[in-house]
Amino acid sequence: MTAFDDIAPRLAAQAIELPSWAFGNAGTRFKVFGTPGTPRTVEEKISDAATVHRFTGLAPTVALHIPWDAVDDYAALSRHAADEGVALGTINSNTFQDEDYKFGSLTHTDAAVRRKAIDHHLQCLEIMEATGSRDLKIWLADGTNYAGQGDMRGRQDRLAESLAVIYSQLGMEQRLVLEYKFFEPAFYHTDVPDWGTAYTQVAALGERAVVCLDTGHHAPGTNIEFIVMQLLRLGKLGSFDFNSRNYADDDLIVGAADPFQLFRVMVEVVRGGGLDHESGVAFMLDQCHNVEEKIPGQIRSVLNVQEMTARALLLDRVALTAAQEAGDVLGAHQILMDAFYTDVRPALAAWRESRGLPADPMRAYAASGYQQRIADERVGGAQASWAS
Ligand code: PSV
Ligand code: MN
Repeated sequence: MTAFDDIAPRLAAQAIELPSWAFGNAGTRFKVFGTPGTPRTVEEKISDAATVHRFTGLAPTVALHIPWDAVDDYAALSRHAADEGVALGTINSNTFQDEDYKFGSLTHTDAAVRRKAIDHHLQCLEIMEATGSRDLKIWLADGTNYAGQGDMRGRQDRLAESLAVIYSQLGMEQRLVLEYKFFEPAFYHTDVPDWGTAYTQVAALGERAVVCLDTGHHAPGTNIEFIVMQLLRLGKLGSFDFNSRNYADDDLIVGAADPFQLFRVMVEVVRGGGLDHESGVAFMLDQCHNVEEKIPGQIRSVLNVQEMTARALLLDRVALTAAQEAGDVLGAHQILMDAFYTDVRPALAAWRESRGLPADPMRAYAASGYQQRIADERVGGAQASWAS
């Protein structure tokens, strides 16, 4: 038996959730470029997500963002997803695109605005009943731009109160997942800027409140794998929003800007039991494909996560621990680097084929004609875009 055979069962269990919004047009404040075949509806986004799953076997669920993906009949939407071979996953709330939220949502000084934001989350919980979703993911744009603009302490207190109301309405199988981000759109202070604040808030709520770690939401140079370790250690790592960044919240393809960082993150995930089903950790992408094709962009992304997971699983833990405990600094480092530099691609290709999947999902998708078909069929209507 090869080392790869040993880790194959763990790879077979891997599931990565795709964001519906990755299939719509995205861009920057300068320009959003459209591409032929871009979905016009949430049903079409789900069909594209299902295509990623068909070619990779890695992406059985799709996350929705409300109201971007709002429909009248969520049970029918779930059936559409099932017909396509996937299921609906995390429901993401959105309190950052409504005029009322200019000065905050769950933290707002005006009780009526806070109530509106809370009600939006309660509607998301209703949607989750219909879709069978486990997780309500909350990311807030709340914050201020200028010192003195707001009372940071009061905002934190109101946040805790608002979250408690939402948490009290969760079903027993549901979770509240709070995502942090250090800046943007607020440029002076953000109300949930870091893992410590997210942890403090969810710890006060209870067991079914956990933290989402978006890999793009840290200052340059932050040791993200340390945060992964700590949240797993505390039993509070709820989910990942995977993407990669060079500068700020770039939302580039995960593992593209810094494959080594993705490897280090996956090493801590394995070390902390985050791959075990019982851990409950959800692995999601949160990306935008501004200039590249979206479906291949998502295929590339899930393959990157799979490749770095395989390398992390191949790490010789026994040897590493021995080197660490012997104070063998360079020996320990080399053991880690040996795993990182292991080219798992040929073994993964053969393994995929053995499971009835294409050895090279990127090439198989390109040859499938799907891109041309959607470009021909999806004519007319308004293409979905990040902001609508
Ligand atoms: C905020 O930057 C964020 O990472 C949150 O997860 C949002 O839901 C998502 O991006 C919107 O693209
Ligand atoms: Mn995110």
